[in-house]
Amino acid sequence: MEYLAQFKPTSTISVHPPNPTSTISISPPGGTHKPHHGGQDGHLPLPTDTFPSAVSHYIHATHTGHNALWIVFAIFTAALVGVVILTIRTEKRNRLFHGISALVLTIAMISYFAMAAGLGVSYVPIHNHGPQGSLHHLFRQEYWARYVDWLFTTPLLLLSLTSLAGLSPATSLAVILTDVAMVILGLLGSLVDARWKHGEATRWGFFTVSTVAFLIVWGILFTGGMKAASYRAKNTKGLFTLLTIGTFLIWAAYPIVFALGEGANKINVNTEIIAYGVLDVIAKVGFTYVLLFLHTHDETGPWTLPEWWVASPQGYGPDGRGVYGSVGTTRD
Ligand code: RET
Repeated sequence: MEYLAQFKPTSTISVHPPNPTSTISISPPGGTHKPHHGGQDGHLPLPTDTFPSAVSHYIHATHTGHNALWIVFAIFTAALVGVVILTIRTEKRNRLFHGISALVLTIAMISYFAMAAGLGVSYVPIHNHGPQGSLHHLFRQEYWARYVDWLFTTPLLLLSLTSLAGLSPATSLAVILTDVAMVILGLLGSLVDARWKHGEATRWGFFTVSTVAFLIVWGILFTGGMKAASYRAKNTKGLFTLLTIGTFLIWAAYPIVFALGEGANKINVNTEIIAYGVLDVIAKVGFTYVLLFLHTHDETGPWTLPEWWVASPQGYGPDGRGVYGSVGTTRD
């Protein structure tokens, strides 16, 4: 047994030296059962071969990132409370933007709660451009929950903008569907296995098509949106221009964070969390409060909710006209 123990394969995996190896000892040719002359312990020196074996490295958030997620969650919660208060103080038919904003903030709040609690995150293989990259496999934490958030919140933010401009339902739908495509393409790009070159190329391919969708969305808003807004009252037109330019600039920073984070791995996961957190707060909370405070309802527009939508019938029965053709309209 002692004799056999000498031929046990040994495997050494080290993380710190840049050249990890697995050493496997191979039995000498001709078997080892016969004692040979010359060897110290009666057999030939063992031929050994060295096979490189890859080491995995995980790039993930630390306390700083987790704390940032909790802080952003708290900001969205406080912002939502503020919007609820503003909603209560507003006439029902003027609550379209309040309703949309409350929905946006609620979704963001839930999404940040989930991410802070460690949900909605996966490790995705990314390409290692460093020396001996093929021996050091990198896995980067990817918070895909934010794409689920964007899938719902970005169409809602765009709905606010297109309603403010009074853009046609057909064009508004085109803007929203293009935006949905942008988010889904971004999600696929961030999740694709990019360990090898072709995977990395696929990731940038998704990024490029998503950016094209982004440009279409803003192209429509800056042309058709501006034109539609020019027919609105001066205040509304000014607010639309302000929100469209401001929102475009903020949204344009998202692909930059993606390129530096999920794309090229130039910034760490904490920095990515903080960058997206700041952008999300400006794009949602900043947008909401500018819209709710600066929008005046003195003009009737596409944002004015119809009576049947906001008012519960005062009479008896589902439509307020009594039931089974009864004449009375109120229950006594
Ligand atoms: C991705 C990656 C691929 C290229 C582009 C992107 C754009 C993302 C945007 C996100 C906006 C999010 C907002 C969230 C909350 O309020 C998907 C990052 C163009 C514009 C406004």
